[in-house]
Amino acid sequence: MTTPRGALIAIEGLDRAGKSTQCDILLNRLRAAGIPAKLQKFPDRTTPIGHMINSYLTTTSTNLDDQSIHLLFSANRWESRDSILSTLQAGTTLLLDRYVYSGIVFSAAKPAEVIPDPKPLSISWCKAPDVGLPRPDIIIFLNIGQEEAEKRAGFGEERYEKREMQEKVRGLFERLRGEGSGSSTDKEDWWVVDAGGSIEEVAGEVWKGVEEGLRRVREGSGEVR
Ligand code: DGP
Ligand code: NA
Ligand code: NA
Repeated sequence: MTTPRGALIAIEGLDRAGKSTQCDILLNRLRAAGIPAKLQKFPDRTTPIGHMINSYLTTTSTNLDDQSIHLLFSANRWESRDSILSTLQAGTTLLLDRYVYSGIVFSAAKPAEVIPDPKPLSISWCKAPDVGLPRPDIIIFLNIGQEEAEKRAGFGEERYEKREMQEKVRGLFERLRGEGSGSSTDKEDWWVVDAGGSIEEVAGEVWKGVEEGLRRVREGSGEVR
């Protein structure tokens, strides 16, 4: 008998929604349930491309035009494609702390700074470079209000953590959830969790979404979509 593949689970949300905390809890919970699991964070700041992204996010002296940084974020996902697929094929469930959906909305939300072309990047332009990346079995979205996010520790430290930008990000995530996105043209499967509750409450809701993703893999063709 061949090993059933692992599930691909993307965790998305606004900045300070608690994604990383929830990813850690989830990883432990999967392993405790006897499900082999790994966690991968995007952007992956450890690779050479990731170093460029990190310096863009954390310093204002790194100036890259919006198109270039968008393509670097996408390339940072493509450089993990083979390892994502082989992890899943080996029967390991893979949690992604952000994925193509962040890629689309953060780039499309950013106000253009460059003259003479002040138009923001379109969603369709932003989607294009990620087409063909492995599609998650489920996308878990941690939903948090702006006021709550701003109360949380660390808000405002990085480039995108400004109120106006985050409001746009929120609106664009809503739009993506409505229309489907990323690596496929058909509608994708979002599991929206209210991230304003206690860590335990949120973890409980996240777990329900994970069970849904695992069920889809069991009942599906076995192929990564
Ligand atoms: P994090 O390490 O999860 O806090 O993410 C860093 C920041 O980068 C966060 O504000 C979201 C943003 N981000 C994540 N992925 C992408 C992407 O693919 N494209 C763009 N433009 N921004 C992204
Ligand atoms: Na962040
Ligand atoms: Na990230």
